[in-house]
Amino acid sequence: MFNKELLKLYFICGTTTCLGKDLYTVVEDALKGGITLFQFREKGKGALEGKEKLEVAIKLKNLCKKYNVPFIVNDDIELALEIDADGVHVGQDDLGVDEIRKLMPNKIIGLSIGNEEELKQSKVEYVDYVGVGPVYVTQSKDDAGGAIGYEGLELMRKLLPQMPLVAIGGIQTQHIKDVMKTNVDGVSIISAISYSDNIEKTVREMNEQF
Ligand code: TZP
Ligand code: MG
Repeated sequence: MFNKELLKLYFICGTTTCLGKDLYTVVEDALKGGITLFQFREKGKGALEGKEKLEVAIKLKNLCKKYNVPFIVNDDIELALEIDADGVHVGQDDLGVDEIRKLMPNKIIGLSIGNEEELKQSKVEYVDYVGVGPVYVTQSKDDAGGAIGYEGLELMRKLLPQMPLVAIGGIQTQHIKDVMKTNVDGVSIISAISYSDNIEKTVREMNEQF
């Protein structure tokens, strides 16, 4: 059974979304601050591939293990299997979650769903949680689509009453209280954590909002 409390403060990062800072330091500071889940999302211009990506993934997985925080891989099912990650997160255009479930029966599978249309196309019975957004406009994903706002979150909660849901997209510390009022189970964040000058403190302050 997936523990939905893991979704509370879900940090997502890769080498292309930490302003050129050292990714391990960024992730370790976030772990020290109290993130509850981590996703390695290595995407976009200059993203690592192959052996380099694999090496970073292994190091980050070990780092997360030290803090007892599960390690999720974005999109790359092969990598997740190779390093025995705790799970994967995929979007609408990736390998189907029914296929992924066959490959990893006991791992965490997360799926992004932006709206009702995407929900209709999704086999949610195979996933452990759903990422919903973008709540606000985001600079961190080119094809994120338009902001769905609190109404979008409320609608997804209504359509998926039992599903663990995590909100994503443009979320800053000061938004957390209002986002949580929509009855999602947590927030997932890239830039408001990775761009911070004091990541540990920022994550602590985020944790105080719940
Ligand atoms: N999916 C929807 S919005 C988004 C992803 C991966 C980016 C979230 O990043 P940020 O910086 O927290 O807006
Ligand atoms: Mg994807």
